[in-house]
Amino acid sequence: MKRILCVGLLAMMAMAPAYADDVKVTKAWARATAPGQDSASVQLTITSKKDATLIGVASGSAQRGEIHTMVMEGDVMKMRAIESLPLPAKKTVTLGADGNHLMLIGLKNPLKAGRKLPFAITVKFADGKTSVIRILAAIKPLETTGDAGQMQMQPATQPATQPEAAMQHHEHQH
Ligand SMILES: [Cu+2]
Repeated sequence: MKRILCVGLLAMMAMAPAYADDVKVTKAWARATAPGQDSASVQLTITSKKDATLIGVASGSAQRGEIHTMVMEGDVMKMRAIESLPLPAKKTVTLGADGNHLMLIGLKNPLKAGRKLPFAITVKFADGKTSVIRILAAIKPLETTGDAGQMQMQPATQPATQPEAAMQHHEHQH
């Protein structure tokens, strides 16, 4: 019985990336860089089947990668590198939306919309084993909001006119 199980596992491992079964990464994307911008924030969701910790990020397209969190210093929101980020079992952890994000620093080339950005994350499991998961992030167009766009946390997928129209309707309800 045990032997059959092992053979089955081996067959599965031969077909799929080694750890794809334990850690699922989805919705990976980065924004195209503005002129002169040499670092980029990468957004993604990670779901680990087992309790794990995100311990690193790296890309051949950048000099180094860091895990960042946002902290308030006085009145100013700043980002700071952290050593690791917990990935509780079966919980989808979103990076990029709530302050935590991955940062690639020292980009070797500008990020161009429509291309892919290859990078890898390193995850450590509770049993001490680590695994490297390779990901291709979609590169979305840079928005023209005036600032560098680098730390824009919300993808602007909704037409800006819609909330205004809704508000006008409310104003007429008396
Ligand atoms: Cu950052």
